[in-house]
Amino acid sequence: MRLFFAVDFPEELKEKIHQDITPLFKYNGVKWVAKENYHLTLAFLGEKEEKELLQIDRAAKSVPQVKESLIKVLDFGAFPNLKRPKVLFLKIESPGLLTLAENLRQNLKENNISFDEKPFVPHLTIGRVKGEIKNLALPKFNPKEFSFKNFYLIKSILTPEGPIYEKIKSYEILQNA
Ligand code: 2AM
Repeated sequence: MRLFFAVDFPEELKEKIHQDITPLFKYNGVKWVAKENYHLTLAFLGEKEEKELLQIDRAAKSVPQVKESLIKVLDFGAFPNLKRPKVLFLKIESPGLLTLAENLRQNLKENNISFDEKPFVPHLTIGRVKGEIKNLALPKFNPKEFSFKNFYLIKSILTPEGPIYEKIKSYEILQNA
């Protein structure tokens, strides 16, 4: 099964984000992410065997809890850049999330659980450009924020209509006050 760790967004925030980015949907040749699928990847594990689940779960459970849980959803960004976007995203700012991702990745390494080790750039992917967008005009995005309480181990089922994400484990991230 295809697995990744991610933080989810509150439903009303997904709705507001979707509203703000609606002017972009006129661009063709982009696979826009369905709003119910908005998420923030912490680590992408890829294909794993059922028997590896226990160890993956143990590694996630022992991630130290964080003190700061504020996540700010800022402005538009793109990989490799906004002039020639291939992946369009919203930039994320969150010191707590950085700490969490670092600790989670460290735990995965220590447990020999392989994952995509590209440097962690916190982002919310909104679209994947299949062709080329010429003269991309970005609408105004009103920054948003929320406090995250959990992160999840998510199973991704790829279908022709797009991926289906299924949360299979949940982990609390906040230090008990
Ligand atoms: P992306 O949205 O920035 O493309 C599920 O596929 C999630 O894992 C997506 O959010 C995807 O990021 C992320 N991811 C990170 N590395 C990946 C990889 N090597 N292959 C597929 N998805 C990856």
